[in-house]
Amino acid sequence: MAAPPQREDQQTDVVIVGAGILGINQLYRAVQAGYSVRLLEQADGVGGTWYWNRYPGCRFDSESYTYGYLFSVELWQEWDWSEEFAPQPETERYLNRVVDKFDLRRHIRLNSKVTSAVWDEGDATWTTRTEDGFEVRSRYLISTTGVLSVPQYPDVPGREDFAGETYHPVRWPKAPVDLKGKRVAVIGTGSTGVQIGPAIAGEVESLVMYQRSATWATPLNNHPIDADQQAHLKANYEPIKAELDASVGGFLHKPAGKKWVDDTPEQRRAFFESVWNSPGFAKISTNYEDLLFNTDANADWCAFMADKIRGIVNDPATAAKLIPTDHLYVGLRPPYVTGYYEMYNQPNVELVSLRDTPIVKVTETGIETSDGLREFDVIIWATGFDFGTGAMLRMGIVGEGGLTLNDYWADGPLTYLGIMTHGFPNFFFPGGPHGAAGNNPRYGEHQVVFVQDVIDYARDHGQRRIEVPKADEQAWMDMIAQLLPYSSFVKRGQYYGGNTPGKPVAYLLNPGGRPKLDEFMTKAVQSGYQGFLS
Ligand code: NA7
Repeated sequence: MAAPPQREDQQTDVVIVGAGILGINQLYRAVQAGYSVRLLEQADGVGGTWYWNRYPGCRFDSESYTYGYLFSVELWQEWDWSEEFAPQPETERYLNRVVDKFDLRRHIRLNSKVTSAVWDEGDATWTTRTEDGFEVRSRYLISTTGVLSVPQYPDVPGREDFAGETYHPVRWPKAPVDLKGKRVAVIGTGSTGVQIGPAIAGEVESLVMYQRSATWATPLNNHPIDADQQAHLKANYEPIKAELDASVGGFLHKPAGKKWVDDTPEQRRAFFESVWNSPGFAKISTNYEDLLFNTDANADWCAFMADKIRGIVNDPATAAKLIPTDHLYVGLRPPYVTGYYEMYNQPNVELVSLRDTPIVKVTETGIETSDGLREFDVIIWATGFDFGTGAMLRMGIVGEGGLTLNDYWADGPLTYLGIMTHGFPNFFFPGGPHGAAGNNPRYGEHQVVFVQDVIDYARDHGQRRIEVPKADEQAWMDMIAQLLPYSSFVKRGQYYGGNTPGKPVAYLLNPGGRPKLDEFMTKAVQSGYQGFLS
């Protein structure tokens, strides 16, 4: 007989789902504001993305100190990031340190995968249940389950038949994986696959990268943070925080302040060279201001990158395969790499273009493409995520009148600020679909603060129910539709759900970015959340 549900914390004010970077931030704020909180996390540790993604080569491509928390100057002063772009183990340590420093662990229940969350209109509460039978009622339900948390495996015939080791980077084992001397296949050359390749190419016997689409990968340009930079960071907490809080992308990169149309061809080459040598996402944020709005400018940058690829990769046929021909820069999420193109000059590394020779099937011993079978000891499926809505639509969320979130979002998510959805009172999802695009923790933090503020406001005004009016949700959706033509992303990528078979094609980011997010938030706050509270 199934064990009866364990009822705990009947009066819990807030349930948060997910102990990733935003869940920990939300927990910190809710505890500080004096609420009783229960955070449910499906893993056996905290960290979210930085718990699950322990694959070789996993690291930030946002600068470490811009990604961490800014809510505590003491934390800022005591934590030394070792590199401009920190590796995963360091970030996991950092998040554990934060949880301990602010005494948050006692509010967290690990190994708690949420299977249902149901709204009860009568007493205005949510009842949340987990896979192991735990049940908790709360006034508020906050999902911080992330946009990149549900791994995606492709529907390739015979995938289960392979008798060797298989891994998905997002479920990489905690125990060390020994790839030394093994024949390894990596499927997928998105941001993840191109981090894994160079990290393992030196130790494996052979590495075959299976590429369906080439991407515009550029150098990460990482470096250790030396004592001088460390001192500079410590001395400048206030101005750095102010700049990050105000910047459009959540980065410290300085805009170029010029357009491609205004430069000569020689000036463009010199400028692109400096952009190529800049760190991470500066390739976008310090590039020409018309880069993403002027096809000629973007094509010129792509031609520059193509020359770079041909200059690094010795074999012209391999170089040609690595150069995208179906999208311009930021048509897909651009990866940032260390030693990626260079690795193809190693004799044990090979690139297979699945556009030329598609996969026929996976067999017990390897991968068969249209030009034959290659045998492997290990296959790594770096095939991405069910982006944006993947986790939330697997949580069994039921709102007003028995409406399921899956039904309400059947044609794509309908949100307000990427935080709330009509018909699901007292439910929030900072860091969910329709958030801004950029350095996630920065605009996500604005969303976390908005959620905490509206809950505080309801408490202070004796209201117990918060629901976004349909008209406000529609206004946000209209903004997305109006600005969508300015988005550079192509429909087949994750940001439209186009990478996930069977998913409706609907834009999952906020094309108005942080400026629109902040504008709508300010309006709601200044109106006293008019129409939201009852
Ligand atoms: P991505 O960027 O979605 O990349 C997934 C890769 O897997 C991409 O190259 C895909 O090719 C490839 N893929 C997906 N399905 C298949 C099949 N069926 N056959 C062959 N290849 C396939 O995910 P990542 O994990 O690399 O990066 C995601 C995030 O990491 C990123 O947004 C950052 O925030 C960090 P395709 O392009 O679809 O042709």
